[in-house]
Formats: sequence, C-alpha cells, structure tokens
Amino acid sequence: MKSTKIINFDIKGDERGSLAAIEQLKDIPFEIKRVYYIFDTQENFVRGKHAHTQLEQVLICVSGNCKVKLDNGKEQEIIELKGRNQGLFIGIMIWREMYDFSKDCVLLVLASEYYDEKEYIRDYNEFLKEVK
Ligand code: T46
Repeated sequence: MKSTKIINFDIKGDERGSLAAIEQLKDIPFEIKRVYYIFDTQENFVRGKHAHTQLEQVLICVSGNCKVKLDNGKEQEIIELKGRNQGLFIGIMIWREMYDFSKDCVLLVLASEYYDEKEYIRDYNEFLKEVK
C-alpha cells in the first residue's frame, strides 16, 4: 500500500545473541523526534483507530507480536508484526488499528514529530472525507 512499507533492519548476531541498530535518515526515512512504546496491552483490545495528518512513524515489535490493519480509504491491508528485524513505516493519512497483541508484546514506535493531539483524525468518517 502506498505510504506504508516494511523496513528490514540488519541484525548483528554471534554466539551471545543478537543486536539491531537503527539510525535516523539511514534505516528510518525521517529525523526521529519522539520514541514511545506500548506494552501490557490487554487481550481483545484494539488500539489506534486513527490517522495522522502530519506524523510519520515506524512500528517495531521488539518483543512478542501483534497485527496492524492499515487503511488508505480505498484499500485495507493486515500486517503481522513479529520479526525483530522488521519495522512498519506508516506515512500520513493512513488509518491504523493495532490488535491481537501477545501478552509479551512490546511495540516500539519511532515518530517524526512531537506529540500533538491536534494532528490526529480519530473519526473514521472524517478520515474518509479528508483522504479523498
Ligand atoms: C499511533 C499508534 C501506533 C502521550 O501523552 N504522548 C504520546 O507521545 C502518545 C503516543 C500518547 N500520549 C497519550 C495520549 C493518550 O492519553 O497516551 C494516551 C494513549 O494514547 P493513544 O490512545 O493515542 O494510544 P494508541 O495506542 O491508540 O495510539 C498510539 C499513538 O497515539 C499513535 O500515534 O500511531 O500508537
């Protein structure tokens, strides 16, 4: 889907285990202004349910797994995030819903902007109007 893509990170591994390093403007296509992480999500809850007018993000499941439903107003796609070497880039004006979190899921998010509630679209009908 346009404005979304899977980014594969290089994993360095040896007999001690694995290490992933992520660099802005190299692995991530923007300058990282904010980092947050989502954890302890309770079973059967859906998070997200919004789009952003300004914000680009990369979602990485650093532990466990979850699903992300992406919607650009015309088509929908479901991505299962589970690989430690995998990030999901989501550009502006993409409706997203995160669900099916495993108990051990830690979803790390790298964001291109500081937190600003004003640039969220939290009403799906408004999103459909704006995205056309
Ligand atoms: C997104 C998905 C992937 C803050 O105070 N600062 C922050 O940086 C964020 C992200 C949230 N908050 C507050 C706002 C709410 O009171 O934390 C509370 C939970 O946020 P929200 O309901 O928006 O969380 P999610 O999981 O539905 O969505 C979040 C991000 O908000 C959103 O940008 O794309 O994760």
